[in-house]
Parts: sequence; C-alpha cells; structure tokens
Amino acid sequence: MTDKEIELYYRTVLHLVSTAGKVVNEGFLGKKRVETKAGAADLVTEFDQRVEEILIKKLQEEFPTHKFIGEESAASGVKTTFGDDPTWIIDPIDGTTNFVHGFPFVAISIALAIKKQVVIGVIFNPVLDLLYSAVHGKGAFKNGRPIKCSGQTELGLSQVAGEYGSSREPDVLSAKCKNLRVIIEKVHSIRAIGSAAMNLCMVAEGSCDAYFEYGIHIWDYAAGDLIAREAGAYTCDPSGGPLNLLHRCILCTASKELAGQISPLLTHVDFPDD
Ligand code: LIP
Repeated sequence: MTDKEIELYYRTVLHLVSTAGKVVNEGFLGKKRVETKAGAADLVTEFDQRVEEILIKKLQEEFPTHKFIGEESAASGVKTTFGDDPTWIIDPIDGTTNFVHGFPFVAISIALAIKKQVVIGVIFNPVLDLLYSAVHGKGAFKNGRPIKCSGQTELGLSQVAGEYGSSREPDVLSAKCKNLRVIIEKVHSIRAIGSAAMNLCMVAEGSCDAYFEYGIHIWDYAAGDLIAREAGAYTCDPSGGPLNLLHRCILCTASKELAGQISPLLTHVDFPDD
C-alpha cells in the first residue's frame, strides 16, 4: 500500500465521519427507539444501524475490494472475519448507553487495517465536536493539532479510566468491581465515561494516564489503540502480553512502566474472541 493510497483513505474517512456525525447529532437531540442485544444493558438504537449503513455503503462505493467489520452487522449475524485484505473496522456509535441517556461521550470509531495492522484510526465525537485521528507513523491529532500522552510512570499519581461494561453476569461483574476496587486504593482517581474509544483518546491526549477494560470488541478499540500509540502511549493485553484486537480487552497506559504496575493488580476475565 502506498502513502498516496493511505492518504486517499484517510481523507475519505475524515470527510465521511463529518457527514455521519450530523446523523448522530440528530439522534442525540431527538427521539430514538431503544432495543437490547446480548443483555438488558447492551443497547442499540436505529441511529447505530443507520450510521453504520451510511459508512459501509459510502466506503464500499469508494473502495469496492475492501472488507468490513461493523458492530451492528455483527449483531445482525454477519461473521467477523479479520484477514489480510484492507478491512474497515466500524463502531457507528461507541457509547450507545451514553447516546440513549444524553451523556455526551459518544463517538464514531473507524479503523482501517491492512494485513491485520491498523494504519488509520479516526474517532469523532460530534456532540462535543472532537475529532481524534492518526495514521500509522505520523502521530496523533485532536481537531488537527498534535497530541501526546502524559508519559506518567507512577501509578500513585495517575488518573485511571475503567468501565463496568454491559455484562451483568455475576462472575464478570465481581471481577470488574474487584479490579476497580484494587486500583482506586492506589491512584488519584478513576473515571468511567462509558466509551472505550473516548477512553483511549483521553489517554492519548493526557487527561487520563491509563485505561483498561475487559469484554469490549474489536470495533470499540481498533482505532483508539492506534491513536493512543501514535500519541506515545503503550498498549497491551491486560495480562501483560501483546495486544490482540480479537481478544476483547486492552490495557493502555501513558508509559510501559505504568502497565507493569497495573497488570499484576488485575483479575483477568476471559471472553470468547471476536
Ligand atoms: C461500549 C464500550 C464501553 C463498554 C460498553 C460498550 P458500545 O461500546 O465502548 O467501553 O463499557 O459496555 O461495549 O456498545 O457503546 O459501542
């Protein structure tokens, strides 16, 4: 893939998120039909489906040989196939529960992977008008300005983001509560803003020093992982091994030292791969 081709994909997706953001904003302010998916706290609206349809249709018209992984396509039964072909990984609204409740941390998250490596990441929060983006090797940006993570190395001085997620399965909830309990004893504070994509952007821009979550999906963290790494952050599997985009969990920290302090504290939770 040439730099010129990547540049074309990047320009196209930047244009597209701004169009799709208008639809998200229309839904954020207006009435929506709320349904559930895997459980009573796993929500979806007609806007999630509409935005994903718009994004896939337009990208397919522009790049007919490319493949797609989308949250709502997966929910409707399309199997997640992550191969070597250029693949767009799409979460039309990350933070759907926020979207339903009018809490403004919602984002369109789009990554492009080539040979399973993410080369473009774009996260757009249209409600707050925040656009985070990165191209592999070219740094990370917020509304066009370069961003850097905090570089924090001390857990005791950190602000950490962590989430409860949508599973209400007792063992999963116990492990997640235990993790937050063990971390809060050691840090300045914990934040839970309800969107994996936005959490990763918070680490990328230095407003949080770390973020970890179990049970998320490839579309929740593929774009944010690249944006955070391009901003200087470190990402790995919460158990300390290499990050796997299909493995449904992430630990993202402002330094490798911080990951080394957080990982041993966590009770690890296994979810079936995407
Ligand atoms: C959400 C994630 C969030 C997690 C939620 C949910 P969605 O994604 O971004 O971090 O805690 O359970 O998975 O479903 O709003 O796209």
